[in-house]
Amino acid sequence: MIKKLLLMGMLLGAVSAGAQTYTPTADNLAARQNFQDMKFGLFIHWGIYSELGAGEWVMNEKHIPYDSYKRLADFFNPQAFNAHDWVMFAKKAGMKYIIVTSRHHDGFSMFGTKASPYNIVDATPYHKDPLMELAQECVKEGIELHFYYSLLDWGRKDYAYGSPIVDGKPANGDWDSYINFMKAQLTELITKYPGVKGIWFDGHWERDVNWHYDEIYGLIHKLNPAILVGNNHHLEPKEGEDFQMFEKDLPGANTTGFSGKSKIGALPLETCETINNSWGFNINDRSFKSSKRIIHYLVNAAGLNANFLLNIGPMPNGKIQPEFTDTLAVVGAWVQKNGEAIYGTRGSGIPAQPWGVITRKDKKLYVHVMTAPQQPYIFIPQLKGKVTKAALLADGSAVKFKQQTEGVFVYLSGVATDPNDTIIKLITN
Ligand code: FHN
Repeated sequence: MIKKLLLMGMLLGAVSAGAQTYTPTADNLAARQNFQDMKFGLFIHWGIYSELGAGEWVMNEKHIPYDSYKRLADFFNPQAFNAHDWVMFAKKAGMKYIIVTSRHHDGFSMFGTKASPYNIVDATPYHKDPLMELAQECVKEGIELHFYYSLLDWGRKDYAYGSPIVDGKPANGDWDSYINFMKAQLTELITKYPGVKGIWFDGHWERDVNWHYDEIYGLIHKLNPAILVGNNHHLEPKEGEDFQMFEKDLPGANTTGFSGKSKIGALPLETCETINNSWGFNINDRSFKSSKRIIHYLVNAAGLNANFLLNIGPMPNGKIQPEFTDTLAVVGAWVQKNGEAIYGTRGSGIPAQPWGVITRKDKKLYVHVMTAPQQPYIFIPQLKGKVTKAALLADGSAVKFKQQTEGVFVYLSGVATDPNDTIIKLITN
C-alpha cells in the first residue's frame, strides 16, 4: 500500500513538473515594458540568398539543389558591410531595436558558430562575424538587438526536410540531434553576443512535430531570464513566450491569411511588414512603400498597442539600397517631431475610427487624425475620464472640443493639419 502511494506521489510529481507554468522574472517583465515603450524596430533579412537578388526563399522557389545552393557561401564576401551604418540607419529612422536573421530557412548561419561549419566565418571568404560587430555597435549606440532564428532548415540531414512525420519526429531524420543543434546555437547567440535582448523564432508552421519548446524556451530563460522569446507560429501565444507577433497584418486583421488562428493574447504585441514586397534582397522588387504608408502603419500599430517592425533586405555587399535610406530619413524626421505620441505609449482601448487611432500615455491621449473627415470635426467614442484640455501637438495651440456622455467632439476648423498625421493631445483627469 505504502509502495503504491509512493508511486502515485512520484507520478503526480512527474505530471506537475511537466505541467509547470512559466513565471517570468521581474527582469523579464521590465524587459517587456521596455519592449512596448520602444514601439519601432528594424527587421533585417540578410544571408547568402541575398547574392541571387530574389528573396530569401530563392533556393526553395527556384528548386536549387542544396549542394548547388551551398556554393553561394564560396563567394559571399560583403566587403561594404559596416555595422555602424546599419545601426545609424535604424537610429535615424527613429527605430529603437534591430532584429536580424542569424539563420534563415536555408540553414546558413550568419554568425560564427561552433555547431556547424556552414557559417559566415568558416564557409565564406569574408571570414568575419557581422553579427558580433552589429551586437557591439548596438551596445555602443543604445539600440537593442534581437536575433531571428529559423526552426525550419531545408538542408540539414537531421531535420530531413520533406520527411514524413511519425510520432512527432521526422521519420528520416534525427530529431534529437536537430534539437540539440538548435540548443547549442541558441546558447552561443545568448552567451557570446553582448546585449542580446530577444529571440524571434520562425518556421514552426512547416511541420507538425514536437519542437521541445519547454526545453528550448527553458534553456533561453535559464541563460538569461530577461530575454524576450517570441515565435512566428501564427497561433495563440504558447507557454514560455514573452511577446506575440503578427506578420504583414495589424493585430486583429487577417488580410494575408497568416493570422487566422492568432487570437490576440495578453502579451506585448508586435507586427512586422516589408518596406517593399520582399524580406530578403530582391533586385526586381520596386514596390517601395511610401514614407506616409510606413508612418501610418506605425501609428495604426501603436493605436492597437503593438510595436511595428519594418523589414529591409540589405544587398549582398552589405549596403542598404538608397531607396530605403531616403524613405526612412523622411519617416525618421516625422518620428523625431512626433515621438511623444508614439514612444512609451499604449493603445487607448478605443477602437480605430474612420479618421484614425488614439494612443495613450497615463492621462494623456494622442488623437491621430490620418484621414481628413468629411465634416469639420471628429468624434471620439468610449472616452473614459473628463477632458480638461486639447491642443495641437505640433505647436501647442488650443483646439476646441465638446464632451458629452457618448463621447468627445474635436473641432478641426482652423487647425493646421499635417499631411501624414494631425496629432491632437487631450489631457484627461
Ligand atoms: O518564411 C518566412 C519568411 O521568409 C520571412 O522570414 C517571414 C518574416 O515574418 N516569416 C516567414 C513566413 O511566415
